[in-house]
Amino acid sequence: MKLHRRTFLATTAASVLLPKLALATPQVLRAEPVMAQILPETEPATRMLGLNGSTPGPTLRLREGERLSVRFDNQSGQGSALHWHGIRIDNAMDGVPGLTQEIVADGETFDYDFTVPDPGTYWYHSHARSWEQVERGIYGPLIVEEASPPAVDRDITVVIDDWRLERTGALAEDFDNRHDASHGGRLGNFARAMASETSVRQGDRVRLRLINAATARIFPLELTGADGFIVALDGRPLPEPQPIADLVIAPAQRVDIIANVTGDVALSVPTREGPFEIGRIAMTGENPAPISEPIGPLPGARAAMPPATPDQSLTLSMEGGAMGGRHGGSGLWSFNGTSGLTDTPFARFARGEAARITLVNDTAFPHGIHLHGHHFHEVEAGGSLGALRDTTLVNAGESRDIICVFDNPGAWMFHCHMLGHQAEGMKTWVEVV
Ligand SMILES: [Cu+2]
Repeated sequence: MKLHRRTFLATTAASVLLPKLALATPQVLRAEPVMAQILPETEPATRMLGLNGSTPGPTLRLREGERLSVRFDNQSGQGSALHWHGIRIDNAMDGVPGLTQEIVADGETFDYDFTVPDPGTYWYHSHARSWEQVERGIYGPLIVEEASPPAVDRDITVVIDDWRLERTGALAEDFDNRHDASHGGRLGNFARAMASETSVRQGDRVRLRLINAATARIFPLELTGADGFIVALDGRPLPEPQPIADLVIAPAQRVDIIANVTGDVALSVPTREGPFEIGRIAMTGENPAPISEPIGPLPGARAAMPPATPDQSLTLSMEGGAMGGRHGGSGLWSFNGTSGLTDTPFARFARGEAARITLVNDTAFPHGIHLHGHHFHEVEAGGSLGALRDTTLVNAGESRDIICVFDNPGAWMFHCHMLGHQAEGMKTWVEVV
């Protein structure tokens, strides 16, 4: 991706705090209009939607195996619903209007109640007119702690987003812009990484939980001031920590990093004219007793390995968009010639069946494909099983195989997380019975 500095508004990205961590997980999440300081303090605030008075909404923090019980009180002015992205959840709680629940009308409530079986970094977001409601700010982090977490001095959540703002600071209202929808989606002109801490000490061991909440922007990132490893992708531990190289985070993906602080911790987007900094955590003082043991894999049970020969082999072709070929769908985009949800699912699986799915990107744009309710293995170029993910990035003209054990019963969305693409038909569903 060839980014220019001038892609972004020429305004300094001051480091910005995530809304205060809730002391206890709230019992109500109220979607409502909020004023948010998206631009630096010296510039106007932006009218957004948020949860419990802020966007991003409160960070929900639980321990693995705990139960989340929360009343969604929709005062947003539009029908809405909350999806708990990446959670191996009870299907009825998955938050997809028209597939797993009725839409929650403005002024109405819906009670979400489920356990969080797996530790990791997740997030929650609107799944109704998501290309508009996520952009307006109806989302927040969902952190599930390990029963015995790794030793770190600071556990820092970092939400990365971009926004399309007018000169007045107002959010541009062109959510249904067809040029955006047929190209790379709605890309903002201001980007920022929002962290849950403002300072770290030299020698601190930090865990950074990066969450890309953007509706369409893939962030290539450079991390400076911290020396360490990637330890988890999309919430799932890597068998071995990986060096932090080629850090690319597609919409909805998460990356966990454990690293030792060597300077101000900064995240930048590389551009042709040099790095464009989107967030910085200042280094002040020194840790008198740094953690010295090596950075190892995160604790946690490994997922069951899929069988060598999957029960089903399927192909999902991404089609359409600008400069794309003809396809049979009714929207700008389609999967296998069909736009949007059909009465019958793309595939049916008996509970526990494994499938190899070839994701073919027959378009001129990258797509981040998300499966609800499950994690799947990416298959590496050499054929070996790669990382477990819930969202995989498939670049233009490329294809990727994934292998999934479908062991969570219900009707599950399977869609592009470039949310304008989803709106224009790049979505389907699978059923596990
Ligand atoms: Cu897409």
